[in-house]
Amino acid sequence: MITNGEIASLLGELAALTALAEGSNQSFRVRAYERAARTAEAMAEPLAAMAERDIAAIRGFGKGTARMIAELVETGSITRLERLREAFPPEFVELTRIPGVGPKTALALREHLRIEGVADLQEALARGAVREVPGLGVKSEENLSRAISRLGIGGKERRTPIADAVRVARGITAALGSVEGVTRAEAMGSLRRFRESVGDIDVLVVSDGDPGAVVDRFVSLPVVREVVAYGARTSAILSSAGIQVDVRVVRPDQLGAASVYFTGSKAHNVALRQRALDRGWSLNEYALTEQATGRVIASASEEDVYRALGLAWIPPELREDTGELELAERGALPDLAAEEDLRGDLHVHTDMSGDGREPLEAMLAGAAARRYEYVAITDHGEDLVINGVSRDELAAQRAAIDRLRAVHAGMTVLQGCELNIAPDGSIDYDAQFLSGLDWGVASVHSHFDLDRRRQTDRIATAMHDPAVNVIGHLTGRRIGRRPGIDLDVDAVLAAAEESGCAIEINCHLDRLDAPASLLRRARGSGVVFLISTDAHDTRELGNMCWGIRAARRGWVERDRIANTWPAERFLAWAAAKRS
Ligand code: DGT
Ligand code: CA
Ligand code: CA
Ligand code: ZN
Repeated sequence: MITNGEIASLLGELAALTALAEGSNQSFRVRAYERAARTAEAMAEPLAAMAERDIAAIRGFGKGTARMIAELVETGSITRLERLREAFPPEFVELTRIPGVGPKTALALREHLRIEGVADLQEALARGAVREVPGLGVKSEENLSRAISRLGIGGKERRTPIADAVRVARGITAALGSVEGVTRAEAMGSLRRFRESVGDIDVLVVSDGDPGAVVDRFVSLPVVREVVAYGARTSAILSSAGIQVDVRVVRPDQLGAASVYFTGSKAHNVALRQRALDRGWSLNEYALTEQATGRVIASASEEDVYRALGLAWIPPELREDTGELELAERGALPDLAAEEDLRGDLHVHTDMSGDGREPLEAMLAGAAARRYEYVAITDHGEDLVINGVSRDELAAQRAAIDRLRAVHAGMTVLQGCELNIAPDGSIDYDAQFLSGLDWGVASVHSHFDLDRRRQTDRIATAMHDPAVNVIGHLTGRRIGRRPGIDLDVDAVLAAAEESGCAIEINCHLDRLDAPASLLRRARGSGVVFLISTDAHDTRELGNMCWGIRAARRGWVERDRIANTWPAERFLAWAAAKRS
């Protein structure tokens, strides 16, 4: 049975390809497909078990999308999607990942220069042909060349942003998890280590039944575009999104050794294997074995394998051979946070923000359902074009929050604002007005191209403003799509420590901002972090799971994450910055 996750990912693909067909991301149809994809992903009840009529009656689907879901469930594919896939192969779709290349530009490049992918575009750029395309010029050529090299999507080393990889992996693991005999299906490799981009997706399936059934199901999934390799226990496909997926099926007693091996990284594995050799053992994807006798020492669980090698179990996000083995040997790994440790969300939008999708009542109910002790509502400040809110609107929201505090007596509700950091580091409203708020997130939403010194000064100035508790999505990057602003990281960390301003770990998978490399650099400093969802609807309140993993990847200990603190400590800290 096709899962909701698979349906969502195909609807998402349909939206992206329709945008290309129509030359716009904003058409009615594209929005309808995107909305349907979000709805499918959020639904608990399996769509595959529902009648078309009942699907059409759900808010978020329409007659057209319900018809397509029914077709997908019945036949395993959507005719419209198949036609679009023929018109727009993955190499062509990839063009739209380049900043400045929307559907319209991609179509113009194809029409005028027969460009079918990034490689063609690079070649056209090299001979100065792109300036001839209507709407583009010499300046566009420079921008495109720079963007392609910054994204590293030209040539062999092209990588897929984690947001896309997670979507594809989720659909596949859900589908394979439902095959008879399968007890587990999980992404390994760089995805499990939570790198921000992946070369390919590695899926490990544990089955005590017929491995062939898993492989057969895998190669016939709707998301498969091409079968790259086909074997009894391993196979590889190219997904419709252009990502390669490797699947390996193992027996339950091999799970530990297999998941250590396929999680990697290669460097971590090499170091582990050396430890095994030092003890006269060998380590491979099947087991840790005594070389002389062939006796299996450990294989069933990761804990067993690490323990046998004299190590504490190492969280996957740390497995890069950058010091984690020595610490695991001494029992001194960083004390990392888990999702259950989080007691509040401090960056939450309502539909008062132009891009928010659910009302205040719903967002607070969502926070309360997660048993938070505190939450901050942070709609966009007035300086943000289109999406910002006025002083009057904030005053009205304050009254509404006061009323709702009685409904959620166990949760402290802060009224905050997501302020915009201007090029000179100043923020929205005025000091008097801002002192009436309980909380402030300040973020960069414009002027991404200033030089490093100006950007660094800009952030440091905002950090010192008493109305600013935390800097939101510090670099403003969109992974794989837009590079972050240029910052002197050490100077920014120093300013954070000096001002007492926290740095956000934004949970959106396409942001994960501040980046893990910066988090790691802050190790040993007094910088305080916050893991925040920046949710625009209640479903996104669940994105904490990603922020937690980003924090782990950055080696951030629990106690340096302010929203793990009990309410009393947290609220005192928040108020102190504002006085
Ligand atoms: P990626 O896909 O480039 O983002 O990075 P990974 O780490 O997912 O690498 P991948 O897909 O080539 O291989 C998945 C895991 O399998 C890798 O993390 C470790 C293990 N592995 C692959 N090849 C080797 C190898 O030659 N030696 C060892 N020790 N492990 C390997
Ligand atoms: Ca991989
Ligand atoms: Ca692989
Ligand atoms: Zn926000």
